[in-house]
Amino acid sequence: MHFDEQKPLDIVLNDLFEQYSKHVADVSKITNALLEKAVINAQEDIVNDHIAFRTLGVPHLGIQSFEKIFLAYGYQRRDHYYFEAKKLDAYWYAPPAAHYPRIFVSELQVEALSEEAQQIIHRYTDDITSDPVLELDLADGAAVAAFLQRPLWSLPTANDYERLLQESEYAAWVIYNRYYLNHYTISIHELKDGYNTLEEFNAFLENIGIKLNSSGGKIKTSADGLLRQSSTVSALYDATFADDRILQIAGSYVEFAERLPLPKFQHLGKEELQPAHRREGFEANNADKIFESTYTQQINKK
Ligand code: OOG
Ligand code: NI
Repeated sequence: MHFDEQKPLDIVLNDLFEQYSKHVADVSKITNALLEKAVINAQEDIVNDHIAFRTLGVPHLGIQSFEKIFLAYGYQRRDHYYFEAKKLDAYWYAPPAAHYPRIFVSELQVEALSEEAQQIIHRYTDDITSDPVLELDLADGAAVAAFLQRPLWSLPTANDYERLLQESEYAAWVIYNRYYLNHYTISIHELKDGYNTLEEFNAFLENIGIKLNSSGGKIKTSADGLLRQSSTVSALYDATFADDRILQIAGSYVEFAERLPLPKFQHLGKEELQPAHRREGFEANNADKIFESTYTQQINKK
């Protein structure tokens, strides 16, 4: 790249987090409780394990378009994940420096949906006849930040949203929420004793009235036992649709990740353990359940 990637990346990540924390009340609720209990001294003390985005697999959009932003900023594409029942693909991206979050980007396999659902999606996206990321000046962090908040297609009707929701909760989420930050993720193992296991942290969250995603159990654990994740359930928001109907729909959520040391580093003391000694990447079976943090069934459960 011909520019210093770090500066636009900082602008983009800061703006994404600012918009996200304005909309997702659980973000400040959790931060404030951690401050009150002196677990942290400032929001900046929280290590952000990763952020996530959702995309639609249609011409000119999807992962191949979206990833160009973060590849330009020095991110590297890593493992692929496939979610058969949800009809999703995903990749994770390793950051250009350790203090930046990983990124998880998923994409809906639109052509695997029913004819009717495909037609609904294409009604909105067919106006996009070239890759919008190619028209962006990626060196201009403010322009990229604005792009990530800007609608690429027209506001859906409530009927279209409801029809998509019946078939794919993910499709309905993206058609309304677009590239909004889907979640940020608190690194639990970086917190102080009493809060740095997922059991302890989930108990702290439930004590302050946070509702957790229980799909597959509140703690999702990778096959090797080393990546443990939990997440909140999205709140419902009043959303105004193109036909002026207002529906309560899912927005974004917060995730929590505990990465344990790899076997060959498990003898290291707490002071010696570095992030690089811990389990990397993601886990398809965990992710499959975490997607449901925006699903009606999780949101409506008591
Ligand atoms: C992403 C769900 C998967 C993870 O960490 O495995 C995920 C989404 O809800 O879009 O975040
Ligand atoms: Ni995640």
